[in-house]
Amino acid sequence: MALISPSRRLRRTPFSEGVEAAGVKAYTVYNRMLLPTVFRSVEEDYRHLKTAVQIWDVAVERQVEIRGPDAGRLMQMLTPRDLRGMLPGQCYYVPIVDETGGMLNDPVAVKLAEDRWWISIADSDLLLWVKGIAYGYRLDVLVDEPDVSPLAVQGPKSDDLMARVFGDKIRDLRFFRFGWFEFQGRNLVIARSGYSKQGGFEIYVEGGDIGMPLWNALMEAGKDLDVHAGCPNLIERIEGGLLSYGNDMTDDNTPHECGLGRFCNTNTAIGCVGRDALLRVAQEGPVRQIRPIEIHGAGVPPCDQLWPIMDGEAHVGNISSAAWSPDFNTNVAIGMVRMTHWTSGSEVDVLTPDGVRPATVYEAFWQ
Ligand code: THG
Repeated sequence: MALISPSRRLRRTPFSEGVEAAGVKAYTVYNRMLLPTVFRSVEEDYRHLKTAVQIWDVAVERQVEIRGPDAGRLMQMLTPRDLRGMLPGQCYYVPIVDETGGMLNDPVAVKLAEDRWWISIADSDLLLWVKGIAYGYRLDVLVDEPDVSPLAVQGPKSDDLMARVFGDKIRDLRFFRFGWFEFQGRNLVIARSGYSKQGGFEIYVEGGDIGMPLWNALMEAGKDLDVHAGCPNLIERIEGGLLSYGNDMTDDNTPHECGLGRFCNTNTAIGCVGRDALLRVAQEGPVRQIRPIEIHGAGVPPCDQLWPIMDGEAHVGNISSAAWSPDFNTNVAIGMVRMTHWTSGSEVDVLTPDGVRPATVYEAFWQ
């Protein structure tokens, strides 16, 4: 593929200078911003993520900030997950659906205070939807994209690295909780979360000016921990079953099809957009669902379009993400499979660009 031309529409991040100095080899575009995808090689990055600690520029996880007396009401309109029990200091993974129950985004909601929330978005223009709903319902809120850029610290040595920069109290943070921690006189939200199954934190860096000072402080503090720049890793996130909006699901899918039914409380999420549609699909149950799929044989090319899943002449699903897994010595994949073939052990064929491959459908991801 040719190079991507830089321009103002394709935003750099507060950490881009560090990412470039670390020798980034490839980017993708996410929320109109640069997201690194490879540093050494996808497989080397994978091994390092599973054994050491990495610093990830995930500034592309833009925040939609909602502030004002109607903030909680607006949040509950946006998601079928019941937010009544959510306290300030908590993060929730929340499906966001449109009026037909179609997925618009799968962000992390961060409750800063009763009247102040961040929605840490995946790759779709959620700000426009949120502004439209706030305006249409005349809600008493301000909705904007603040100067907040997440920096993730991921990998088994994350606790040790973070404790050196932010103190031992960071170790007490529970999964999907956040606290306020000081860096150079600024208070930053830090959560135990992140787009990997290796453990770690996300620092919501408020104010781009401290982006590089923080990046450098983490790199300096972690020298003997073999800290390295990294990024969300394709192999690791498929093994762990972390979904990618725009790849594994679109607005054509309901949360139930995406296996996100456990994050929907449609009966009690009163006032949420798409509630009637979701009550219907929850009752009937989906007829296709996301599944882990093993594609047998040698490695596979990058999955940049859906690969049909076949049973003879019958088209029974599509693969949306796939990669060779060194740890499982096979190809791990994510696909949407019709109910006739979604039980564990179903044998199917996948039409890859390299030819037909036998494959097996499972019910639980690898990890
Ligand atoms: N962190 C933050 N923002 C994000 C992401 C993130 N925005 C974009 C994208 N990632 C949103 N998608 C996801 C997908 C999965 C998870 C988080 C965001 C995730 N899932 C865990 C799992 O499935 O095991 C835990 C879910 C739970 O139990 O609540 O972490 O990564 N800030």
